[in-house]
Amino acid sequence: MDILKSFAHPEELLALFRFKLGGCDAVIPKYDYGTMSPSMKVCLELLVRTSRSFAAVIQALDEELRGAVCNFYLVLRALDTVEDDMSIPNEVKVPMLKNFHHNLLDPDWKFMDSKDKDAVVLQEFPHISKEFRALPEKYRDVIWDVCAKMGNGMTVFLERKVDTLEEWDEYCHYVAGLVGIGLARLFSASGLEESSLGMDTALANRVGLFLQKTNIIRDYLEDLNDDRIFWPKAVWSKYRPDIGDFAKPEYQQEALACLNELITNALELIPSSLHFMSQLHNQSVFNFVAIPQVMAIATLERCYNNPKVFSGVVKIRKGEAVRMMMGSSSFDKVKAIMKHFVVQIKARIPESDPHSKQTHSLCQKALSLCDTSQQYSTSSIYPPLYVSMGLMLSAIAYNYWSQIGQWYEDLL
Ligand code: IN0
Repeated sequence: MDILKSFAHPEELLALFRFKLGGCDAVIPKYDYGTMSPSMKVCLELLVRTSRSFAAVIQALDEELRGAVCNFYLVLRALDTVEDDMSIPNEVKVPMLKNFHHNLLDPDWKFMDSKDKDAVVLQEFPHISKEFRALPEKYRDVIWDVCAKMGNGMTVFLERKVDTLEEWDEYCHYVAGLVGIGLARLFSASGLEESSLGMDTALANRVGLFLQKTNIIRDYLEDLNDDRIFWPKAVWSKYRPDIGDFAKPEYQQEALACLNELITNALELIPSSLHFMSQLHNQSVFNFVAIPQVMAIATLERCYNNPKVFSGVVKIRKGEAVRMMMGSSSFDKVKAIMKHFVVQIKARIPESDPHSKQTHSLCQKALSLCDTSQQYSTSSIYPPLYVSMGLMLSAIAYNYWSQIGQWYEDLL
């Protein structure tokens, strides 16, 4: 069980207990299910089914924005499910993606033939489209526009592999940059954030790129096993003629050099991520944006120079994730967390790495932007030993094991 791993990290246990005892109220609002429309209930269920922990962060958004972002998320999830479904032939998939936004206006449209794990969002699409049509026009315009652009963009890379770094940026723009642009426009439209935020599309694009590049880097093995390649060929082909070679232990050095080069490329986006967050005024919007950004930097740190990327799944422990989620509540705290991970990367740059100088200078640049008196080091927030022992003993003595495990699974 994952919780056992957190016993080696008492600060994570403390975070889990605190989250369970009080943190939940701050994150998950209380709903009046009685007054909720049946389609809204279905949408909330779909949200929880497809995103678990992220659903809680969406639901914590302030009132009107919550419905708009929930709908945006589900529409994007539906589009993504079509893109991902390998059982749909490309001659069917291309027109489906290009016309997907029109389904939002068709009360009956649904798709029952998907074999994807998230097929339920396509099967239940009439509930999602109904909620879309009930949204104020200012939100509908954004969701419609992003959906049309993303659907079209996705078709570009159905038959073509990502080659150059420019194409890597282009692919990430379609699947994640447009999400950033759409979200920034939704935040502005709600009046919770300034209108200038929604207008700086280049900045919002880069916030999305940071998340997507991190996902692509982390998911090397999973994507390779699914016969999909999102690492840019112009980079990997410098190290090996076949990207599959990175999974072979004899090419570990080449694999790590390539991995580190891609992580270095992603680190270039940290200043944009910080700049975007520095402009947020609303607390719920701040948490919503900051949590995935903090998870991404933690993931990059875990992946940097790590051979496990090529042999299994590199994951952030659940306790670690909860601790970061709870700690991402102000710009100063987020800077402290970012600093913590950038310091770790900087300390691990191998001298022999072909991009060591560039990585070093990007870390340095990020650190200069993360200058804060806030602390986020493991040791400084360790509870006294008796508190950790107490937590452990009470967990055992009161036979809470199964319950804690269940909380844990429910949370994440
Ligand atoms: C997201 C993004 C997201 C959130 C906040 C601000 C953003 C700004 C720009 C772009 C995207 C932004 O966050 C989610 C996070 C998520 O789903 N996490 C998973 C864990 C994981 O590893 O997948 C979870 O279950 O908690 C995200 O990854 N994407 C996303 C999708 C829709 C929306 Cl509305 C917001 C997906 C992606 C491809 C990175 C854009």
